[in-house]
Amino acid sequence: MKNLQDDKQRDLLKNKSDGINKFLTTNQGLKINDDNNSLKAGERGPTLLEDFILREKITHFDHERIPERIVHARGSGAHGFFEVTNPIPELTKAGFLQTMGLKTPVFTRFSVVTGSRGSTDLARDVRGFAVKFYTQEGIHDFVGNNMPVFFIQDANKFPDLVHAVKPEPHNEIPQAASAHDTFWDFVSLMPESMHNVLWLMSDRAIPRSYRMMEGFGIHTFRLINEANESVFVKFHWKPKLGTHAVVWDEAQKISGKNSDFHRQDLWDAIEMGNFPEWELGIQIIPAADEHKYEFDLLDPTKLVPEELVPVTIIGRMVLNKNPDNFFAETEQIAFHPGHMVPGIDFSNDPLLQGRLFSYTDTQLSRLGSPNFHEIPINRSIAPVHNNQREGHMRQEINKGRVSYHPNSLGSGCPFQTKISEGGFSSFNERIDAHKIRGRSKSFNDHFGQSKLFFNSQTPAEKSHIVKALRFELGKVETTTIRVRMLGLLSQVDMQLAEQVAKGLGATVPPILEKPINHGVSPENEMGDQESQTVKQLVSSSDALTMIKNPINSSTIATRRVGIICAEGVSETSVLNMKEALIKHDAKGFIIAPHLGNLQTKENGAIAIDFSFLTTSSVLFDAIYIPHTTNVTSLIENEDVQEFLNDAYKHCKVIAADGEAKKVIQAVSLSSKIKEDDKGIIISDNAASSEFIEQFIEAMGKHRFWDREENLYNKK
Ligand code: HDD
Repeated sequence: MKNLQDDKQRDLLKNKSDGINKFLTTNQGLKINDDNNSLKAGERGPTLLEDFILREKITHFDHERIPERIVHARGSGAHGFFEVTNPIPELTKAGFLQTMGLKTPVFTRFSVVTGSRGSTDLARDVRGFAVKFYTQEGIHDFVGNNMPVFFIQDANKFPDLVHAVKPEPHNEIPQAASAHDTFWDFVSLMPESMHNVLWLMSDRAIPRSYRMMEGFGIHTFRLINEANESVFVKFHWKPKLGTHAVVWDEAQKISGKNSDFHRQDLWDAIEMGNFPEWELGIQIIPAADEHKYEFDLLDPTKLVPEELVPVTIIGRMVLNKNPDNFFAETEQIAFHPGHMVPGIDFSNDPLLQGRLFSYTDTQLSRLGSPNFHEIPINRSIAPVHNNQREGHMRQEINKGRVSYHPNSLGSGCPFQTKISEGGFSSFNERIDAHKIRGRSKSFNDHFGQSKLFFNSQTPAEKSHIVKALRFELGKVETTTIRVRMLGLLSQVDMQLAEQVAKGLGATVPPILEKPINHGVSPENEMGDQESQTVKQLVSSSDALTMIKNPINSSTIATRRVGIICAEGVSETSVLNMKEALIKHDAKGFIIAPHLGNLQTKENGAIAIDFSFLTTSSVLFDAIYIPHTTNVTSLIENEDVQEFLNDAYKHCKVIAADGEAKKVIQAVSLSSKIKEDDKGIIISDNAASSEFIEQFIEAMGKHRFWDREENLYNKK
C-alpha cells in the first residue's frame, strides 16, 4: 500500500529552501520506492531473501550500538570556544595560550563515572570534565574531574577501584551507586582513597547542574616556555554560576522524576542562549618549589591549597552550541590526557603515567579501529601527515608509493619539525634512579588533607557528609567493613566517626597505633611505606567548600521557579513575577492540576507549562504560589502539599502572596517553619515589587540550610 504521508513529505522537501531533494535511499544511494513493506511472495506470503533493501536496513540496525565507555559511560557534551584573557608566553609556548583574545574551538563532555550509559544523572558520584581543544598545533585534551583529587596513587590500582565501585559482578546490582559492599570493602583497605572518599560523600558528588561545577586537572602538569624553562601547574575550571548542589533526598527523587536532569539542564540552557561559562585558572609552582610542601606534587590524592598557591585566571570557556547528533559527537568523542601540544607536558605522577597508556587502548575496542582520530568530532584542525596507513574504516586516501621515513622517493615528506618551528619535545628532565616497584615515602600521608578538607566545610556541609556516610555504610551488609571504615574516619575526625557510628548503631574501634596501609606490596607493608599524618601548612580553606567558596555569587541566572496556580489565579501576580525573573535571566513555569489554560481572576487565560503529574517539586529551585481567589482548591490538593513539603525539606525558597499565604499555613510543614526563616516569604499584598525583590534576593542564597538538623555538632 502506498503511504500518502510520504508523497506529501516528498513535495515539502522538494520545496525546501536549501534546494536539496532529500530522497530516501539505501546506503549505496539507491532511491527507495517503498520503505513500509518488505518484499514478499504474495501479499500474505513469506519474505524473500532477495530483499537486499530490508537486509541492509536490519543489518545496520543490528550493529547500531558500540561498547559504552568502561567508566564515564553516561555523559553530555557541547561545542564552544576557549578565549585567552591573560596570555602566558613567559610560562608556555603553547600557541593557544599566547595571544590576548585568541579563540580556540572546544568540545566539552561532562560525565558520571560509575553508571552505565542509560543510568541516572543524579547518582552520588565524581563527575568527569573533559575538554577537547582543536588548536592550530593539534588536539589538546584536558581530561579532568569535578574533584581535585583521585582515589588512588598508582594507575595499577585503577582496574581494582573500578571493579569495586561498578555493580557487583554476580547480580549486576546496584546501578550507578557506590553504596554497596565491594566499593567500601576496597576503600576501607586503601587509606590513600580517604581524601577522595570525603569529597565523594560531600555535596560535590550531587551537583545542581554541570554548569555549576568546578573542573580540575588533578595531576600536576608542566608548562614549558621557548627558553625550555619549566614550571609545574595545576589546572582549574571555575564556573561563572558558582558551585551548587542539590540535597541527597532530592537527588534520589530527581533520579526517578527525570533521570536526564543534568543532560536536559545543559541542553536547555544552551538552546535558550544562556551559554555556560567557566574561567580557566592555573596554580603556578616554580620548579625550585618542587619539594617545598608537606605533600608530594606528584601524588594525585593531594591538592595544592589555594591559600598556598593562588589560582591565576588565564582564559574563559563558553559552551554555545549543542551537538547535532549525540552519537556522532558526544558518544564518539575520544579524549586522552596524552593529546598534548608543545609547551605543555606531563609530570611523573604515576597515575597520569598509567593513563597515558589506557586512553588510546580503550578506543580500540570502543570505537573499533586505530583510525578513530578520523571520526569528524576527533579530527585535528591542524593538518595530519604521517606514515600510518590502512586499518579498519580508514577514511584518508593516501596517495603515492611512499609510507616510510626516511625516504627519498617522496622528496623526504613528511618532514620532522624542528623544536624551534613547533615540533613537540618532552621536557628534558634528568632522571637518575633505580628501577623499583614501589612508592615514594612522600606519598604516605593519607589523612592530613582529608582533615583539611573536612575542617574546611561549613556545619551544614559537615552534616551532609555525616548523612551521606550513614546512608552509604548503612547499605553495606558486611559489618566488618563498616567498622573498618569507622576506624579510618576516626583518623580524620573523631566526632565525624562517632556521628556516623551512631547512625549505624555501631561503635568506633580504637585507633590503631600504626594506621593500616594496604596500598603497598606485602614486603613493603609497614616498612618505609608506612602511613603517617604530616602537619599541614593550611588548616582550613574556603575554596574547598561549596557554600563559602569565593567564586559563588548571588546570581539566580538560569534558575527554575515553579509557580503553583489554580483557577482564579491573579494574572498580575504571575506576570509581575515572571517578568522580574526574566530580568534576572531566570524562568518561571506555571504548574496546575491539569494542562491547557487557567482562567485568571482578571478573566484572562494563562497557559500551563506542567501539571502535577508531569513535573515535581525537585525539578525547581524555588516555589511561588501567587494570589488566587480559589485558595481552597490548592489547600485541599495533596500534590500541592507534597510540592511544598519537599521544597521545604530541601531548604528552598517558598513564597506566597495575598490569599495564597493560607496554602503555606495549611500544609504540614507550617508547624516546622521558624519565625526567622528568611527562605519563607509571605506577603499580604499581591505581587508587590518589594515582595518580588525579597524573593529574588532569597533565591540568590540558593538554599536555607538552617532548616536542617546539624548532625555533626550533635552530642
Ligand atoms: Fe579516566 C575516561 C577522568 C584516571 C582510564 N577518565 C575518563 C573520562 C574522564 C576521565 C573525564 C571520560 C572522558 C570522556 O568524556 O570521554 N580518569 C579521569 C581522571 C583520572 C582518571 C580525572 C585521575 C586523575 N582513567 C584514570 C586511570 C585510568 C583511566 C588511572 C587507567 C589506568 N578513563 C580511563 C579509560 C576511559 C576513561 C578506561 C574510559 C573511556 C575512555 O577512557 O575514553 O581509558
